[in-house]
Amino acid sequence: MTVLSPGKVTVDVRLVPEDLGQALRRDARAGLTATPKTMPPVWFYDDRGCELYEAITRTPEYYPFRTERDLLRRSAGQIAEAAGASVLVELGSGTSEKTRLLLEAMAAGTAGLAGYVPFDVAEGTLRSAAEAVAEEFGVGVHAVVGDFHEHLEDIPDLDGPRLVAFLGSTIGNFPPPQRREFLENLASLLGPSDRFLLATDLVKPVDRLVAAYDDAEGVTAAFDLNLLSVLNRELGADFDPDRFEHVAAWDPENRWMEMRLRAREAMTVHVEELDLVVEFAAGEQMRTEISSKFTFDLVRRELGAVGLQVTGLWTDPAGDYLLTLARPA
Ligand code: AVJ
Repeated sequence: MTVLSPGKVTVDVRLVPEDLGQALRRDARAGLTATPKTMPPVWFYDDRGCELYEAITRTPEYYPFRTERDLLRRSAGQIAEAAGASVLVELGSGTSEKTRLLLEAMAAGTAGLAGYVPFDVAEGTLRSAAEAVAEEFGVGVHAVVGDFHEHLEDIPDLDGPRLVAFLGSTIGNFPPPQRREFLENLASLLGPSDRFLLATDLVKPVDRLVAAYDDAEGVTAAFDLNLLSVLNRELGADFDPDRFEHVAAWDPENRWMEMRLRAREAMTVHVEELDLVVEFAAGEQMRTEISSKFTFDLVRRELGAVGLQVTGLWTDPAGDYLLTLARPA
């Protein structure tokens, strides 16, 4: 049992830069030699990628970020009361306002706020978020530098009910089998007094979805193309981003948005670190992200399938976004 002492920050590093390098080489070798070619979206988020994502959240077309923030502004108090937890565990820790809305609601709530456990791959962001919250709320912070798919069990067991929050609809980026595995692992960590808050973007008219992933200003296109710069810098590849274009498409069968990079012409790319030569045909598309869109029923079914029972639902007036609170059944 971990005890958090007020104002003290502990950072538990489960993922070191070498691990990230190795994971990138593994994903690039598998993805660039696959048919169709594909790269996981986690590699978007270098410093430039994080900047571009922040810029995406300010585009008029990309509604999820604003909708979630406004929904939390309206419902954080109710969620904190319904959860009755005194520790916030945040997967994909944010420096965002959203974290604060939940922390403030919990601090003002019946259970009060006794601690914060941010969990993320980016050590730098995590440390600053941890220090800031410890400073501002005077609570103990135990940060975990880890990967959602490998280090969930390193989330400390604490002597108080925990609210585990997974915001941003990032769960939509996990292909269904990975999503099931993630939810199973997470459910197995929750004790009877713990609660899980899941954010999901909902299915809506396709024109709004496609616009959200292909804004007129081209910020999302730059975000997508930046992946090639990451591969060039980290793996010594010689991608020319100008010879690729961003594609955003709705997949009605799987009900997810796909982002892809399309080769404008046939080309050969060398990836020095992997001693790999990759051929792209003209018009060939490499998938760089899926973003699944949900329905109430799908969320209830997927949580139910891993033994989690829905205890609360919050959605915005337009029904664009959903916050679901669940408990072990
Ligand atoms: C923050 C990961 C949820 O999938 O909507 C934004 C990332 N991709 N524009 C999403 C993203 C393209 C975003 N997530």
